[in-house]
Amino acid sequence: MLIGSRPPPAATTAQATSARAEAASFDPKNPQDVQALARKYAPIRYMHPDEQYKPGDPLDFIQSSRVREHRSFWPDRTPDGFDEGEIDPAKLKGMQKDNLYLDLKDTDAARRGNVAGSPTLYQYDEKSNTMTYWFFYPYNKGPGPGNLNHEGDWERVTVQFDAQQKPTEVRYSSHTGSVSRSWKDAPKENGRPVVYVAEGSHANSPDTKTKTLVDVAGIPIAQDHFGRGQRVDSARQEFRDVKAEPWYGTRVHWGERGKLAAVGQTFTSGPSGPSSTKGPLL
Ligand SMILES: [Ca+2]
Ligand SMILES: [Ca+2]
Repeated sequence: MLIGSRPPPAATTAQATSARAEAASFDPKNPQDVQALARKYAPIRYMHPDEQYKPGDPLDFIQSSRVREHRSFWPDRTPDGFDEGEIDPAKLKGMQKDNLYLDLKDTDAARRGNVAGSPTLYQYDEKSNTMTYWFFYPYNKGPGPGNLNHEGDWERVTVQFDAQQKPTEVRYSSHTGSVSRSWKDAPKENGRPVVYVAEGSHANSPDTKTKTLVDVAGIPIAQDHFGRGQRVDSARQEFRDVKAEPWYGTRVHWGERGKLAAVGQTFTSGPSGPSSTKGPLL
């Protein structure tokens, strides 16, 4: 008998049937289906062994911050109701101008984060059929000169699915861009992506190789360092849909205005957070 004329092995047929059934049963409008998919591929992060600035909860960051409105010619000011300890996170939604900054208090305790209390914030995007995992850190230290540090740090990992809801690719945020691996080549543990997190900058990487990633005016000035330190399993953290966060969509900067912002170096200010203009890595 010719090989080509053989019927497919039973296991393959069963797998194909089960994949079709899974795809057919996934309802992107059903929050339980979305969360189940998010859990299935929740990344495992390895922090650098010397990491000082760990993941945190954005809600804790808000409570330890005051909003500062940057104004030309006039001194900065704090709008009523937005001083430290009194911010209603839902009210941040109304902040849609780009001159507003969440100014974290300048203490080590506020900057260090809290792994146990840090949530996994996931976002399913129906249009691109991707799942994005948002990781927040209260402080970004380097790499490079101290002036490049900034309060608030949003990093993310995006998993791309095919029409059967099977993963095909993983994308990892790093500084201004991202790197990607096919699902086949992406490092995994128990079928979930493994991510290495750079010391201080929290850039994400599929491997531990040291890379030059930070440049100013085309000149490389610093390298990221990756290592296999603390293991943070996103599936074991509190799981929350980022779009359901009370502040989702705010345009406030997560972190004070950078000292170099006045000379155009806006990356020294707190970054913008998850919103309709900052979504999956595509
Ligand atoms: Ca501050
Ligand atoms: Ca960063």
